[in-house]
Amino acid sequence: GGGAALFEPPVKVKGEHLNMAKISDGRKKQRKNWTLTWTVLTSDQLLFYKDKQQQTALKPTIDEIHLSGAVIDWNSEKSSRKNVFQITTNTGSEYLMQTDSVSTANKWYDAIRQNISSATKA
Ligand code: I3S
Repeated sequence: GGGAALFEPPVKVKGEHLNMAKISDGRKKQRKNWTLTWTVLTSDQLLFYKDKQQQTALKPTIDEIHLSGAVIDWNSEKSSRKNVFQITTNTGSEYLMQTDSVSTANKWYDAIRQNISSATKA
């Protein structure tokens, strides 16, 4: 007995290429500019790299989201693209995330939601 359940949060998701657009920086609206980023989820952060090599080389991220106190929601109004979800940070910054694969979008949405939940309780 006492074995840890599989897939309990925090969930670590290996990097994947996702489209990201930061649309607000601390409540200041920004021009939407979709960028394909190498995205990595840790227990308490979502990290955006230019590409996989940058992560491997421990290069600085393009941007990083602190998950504690963040909110995630599907969003079909701020883009004509499919499978868009929005992450709003506890400082009011807003990020849209998108991929054409519905299963990939669902996987990331669920994992990020779980880690927001556990990072916010921690
Ligand atoms: O909400 P918008 O302004 O229609 O978003 C589009 C713009 O970001 C556009 O860039 P320009 O403003 O430089 O044209 C992008 O190319 C489009 O992809 C954006 O629309 P979608 O529906 O793809 O988020």
